[in-house]
Amino acid sequence: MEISVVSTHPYHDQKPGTSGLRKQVAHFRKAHYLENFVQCIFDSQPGLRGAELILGGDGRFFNREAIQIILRIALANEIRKVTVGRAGILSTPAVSHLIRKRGAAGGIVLSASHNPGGPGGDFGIKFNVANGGPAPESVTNAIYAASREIQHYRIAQSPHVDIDHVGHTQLGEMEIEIVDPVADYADLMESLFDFDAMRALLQSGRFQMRFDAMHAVTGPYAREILEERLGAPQGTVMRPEPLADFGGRHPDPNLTHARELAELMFGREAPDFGAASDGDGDRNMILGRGFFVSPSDSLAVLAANARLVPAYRDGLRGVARSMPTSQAVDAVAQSLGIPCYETPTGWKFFGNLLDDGRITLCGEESFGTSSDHVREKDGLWAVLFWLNLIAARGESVSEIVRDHWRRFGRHYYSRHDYEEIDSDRAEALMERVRSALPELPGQEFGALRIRAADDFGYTDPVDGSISTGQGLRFLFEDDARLVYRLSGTGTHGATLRVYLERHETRPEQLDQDSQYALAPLIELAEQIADITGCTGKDRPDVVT
Ligand code: VG1
Ligand code: CO
Repeated sequence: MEISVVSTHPYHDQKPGTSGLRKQVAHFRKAHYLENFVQCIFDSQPGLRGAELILGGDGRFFNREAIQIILRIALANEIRKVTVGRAGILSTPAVSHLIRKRGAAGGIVLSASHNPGGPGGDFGIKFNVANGGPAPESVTNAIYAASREIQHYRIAQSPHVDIDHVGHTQLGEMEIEIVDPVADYADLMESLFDFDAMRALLQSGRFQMRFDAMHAVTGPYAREILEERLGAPQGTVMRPEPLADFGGRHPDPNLTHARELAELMFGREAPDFGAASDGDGDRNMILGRGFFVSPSDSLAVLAANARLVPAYRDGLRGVARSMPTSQAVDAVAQSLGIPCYETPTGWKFFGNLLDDGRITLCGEESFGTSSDHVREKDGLWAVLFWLNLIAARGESVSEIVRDHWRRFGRHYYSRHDYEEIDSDRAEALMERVRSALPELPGQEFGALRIRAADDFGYTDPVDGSISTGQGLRFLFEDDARLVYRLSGTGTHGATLRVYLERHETRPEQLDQDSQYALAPLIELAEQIADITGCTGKDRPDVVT
């Protein structure tokens, strides 16, 4: 097979963000853009030569084209074998599982997660390492450094590969295996949960659920697991076909973007349980009848009830949450007498804690939860965990959560996002807040007294690596918190995220609206940062 060495020039914007390299499709289609980045992965990861690579994506526009290009570059870089999901489909957690199960040296996931798809939408590429998890910062920094120097990439002049039929083929020296994207993952789920109890619940005639796949990657997974293996009625999975443009919507599982599901769950004759996942299948939203479970609460409830699930029957070694995630899980860890770690935003920071056996469960406020069964967050896993809990406890979602609040108090929580703001203005706002960090501790604002403030930094307890500048946080007496951070996943300008949290233990105050319960903090967030003045927006674009 003829190998071409193509001259190229570096692009200077290939720094991976919170979760891989994410840009608009048109940007990815610039000459040599994708090729450069893939070559830099191979150049900075010599361990991939002669090894196996897992490859798949969420089915968005440009997925198939990108797979063909990556196969040709992989061949030219002497990769021994590439395992590809049929039709180019593999969810993020399924890639993580396949890497681990097959002992592959790494994997490439083509996805921009919950960002919109289609010719005018976004595309993304994430590299996962041999433990199945997202590349740690040492690796993404090496890829970025290579991308600033690259002069050539290698690509084979090989024919188009049929990726639509399961089986083995050979491309020059390289083996290609096309696999069913669902089977191994579904088997893994079956090994973790009590499928008999869940099947009995779903077939009892007294329990109804809906899962919204949002025309993204989880459709085939949810159909196989919920409708085939667990016997839920056909139609339980809404919007099941993966579409290249996700039906023109954002595949983002929240009350705004999963509108039909939200209307159903808050309407008359609502089902008992509702759930949704995102573009690449790593996020989850959990709903009960007329009830929204905040992701931070969900993590805490799963931790508190883990022993009801076969895989976690012996208890948890420890838990972890990202810094902006609410402290609800900390309270559970304390009562269980297990450690609770606080990491920067992004799944890559959980990898060492999981590999080192320090934690079993972890999660983020951004609708991400998972355990040591893979090294990614896992949307369907969280949904099945909830289903297993409901079957084991014989209670509704809202009963389970309200009972949790009575035991641990409620951590009222919300995130306010200000999207597509001018990057310079966003930086100026962060600078303004940063300069307030030393001044504000000790000051009182109404009933709120600031105890401490800092720019969050993290030292990984396993390998000692240090990550700084991970969010500006104000800690109040009584465990309230206010955090400002700029997103690392957007593709248009900057997105400011403001995270708000307050702990409430008075039994008669546990059923308030979150925005109402957090109103004094919301006001203070504006006062400290002058969000309206800096961004020109008098309210957030998205509230979760
Ligand atoms: C966001 C979330 C973060 C999550 C990341 C990737 O990052 O806040 O918690 O890990 O998305 O999720 P940021 O930097 O925009 O705040 V996914 O489902 O896009 O892989
Ligand atoms: Co995602």
